[in-house]
Amino acid sequence: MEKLIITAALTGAEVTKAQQPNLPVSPDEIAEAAYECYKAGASIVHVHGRDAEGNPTQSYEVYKEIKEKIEAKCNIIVQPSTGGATWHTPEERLQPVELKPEMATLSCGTCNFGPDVFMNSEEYIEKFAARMKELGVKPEIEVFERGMIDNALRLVKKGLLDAPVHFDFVLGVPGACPGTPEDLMHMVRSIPAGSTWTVAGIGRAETPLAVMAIVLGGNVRVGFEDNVYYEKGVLAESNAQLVARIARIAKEIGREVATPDEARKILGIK
Ligand code: KMH
Ligand code: ZN
Repeated sequence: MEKLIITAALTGAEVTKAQQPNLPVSPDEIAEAAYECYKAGASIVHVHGRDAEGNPTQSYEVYKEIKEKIEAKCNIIVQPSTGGATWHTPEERLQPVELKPEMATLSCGTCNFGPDVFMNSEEYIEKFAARMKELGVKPEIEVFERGMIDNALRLVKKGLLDAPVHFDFVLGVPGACPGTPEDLMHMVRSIPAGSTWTVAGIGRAETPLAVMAIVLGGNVRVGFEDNVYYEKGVLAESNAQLVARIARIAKEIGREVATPDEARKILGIK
């Protein structure tokens, strides 16, 4: 089995400091949180930008500052969001890709997202994929519902996405696919052999699905974007605390944790 890739999803677009006082929001806070997660065993950071008021932004300049500040501290893989917030336009969402990060997310379909709709039309999925391909950015395919796997595989057929594809199953978003073990198994059985995958369980699904992924040979995403608690009713102290728990469980189960360079090799990032 390959070593375990742990992704830390530090901030997201929806969580506020009122919900999680230790949410990293400024570029300095995000860079420091990324470094702490790197030391705890993360090899990828999934980042979202926030403006000076703490509101989600897809600003090129904000992502540039975040990327540079993280890269000054460590060699963790920086993976900007192209999902942004549900109200961002596709043009806004695509901006961080122009920084030519090693990876970026690519959501492959539309779903409900709490009270909102997370819109990803075929036209824009293809535009995002084409731009990532042009700039040599490795997409992580965000899968919120089963059909999004097929949408991604259609991109491969059209030459807009290279196989093997790396999938992230985001399970437990209110309004989209639930985060049960059966749902994860269905996703895992639905991807082509040779693909890589990670799971981001939302809320209370985070740790159980992470444990499944460690055992099954998948990879794990944790962090405040997905879950702000350490246990029921107890807020986590930091993103790094959530990463450290996964690294500890993996060690106990006998699965080694990948360094950023090992993750690059596993994911085919040059
Ligand atoms: N905030 C969600 C609407 C991504 O980062 O690529 C979309 C999202 C996905 O978080
Ligand atoms: Zn995200």
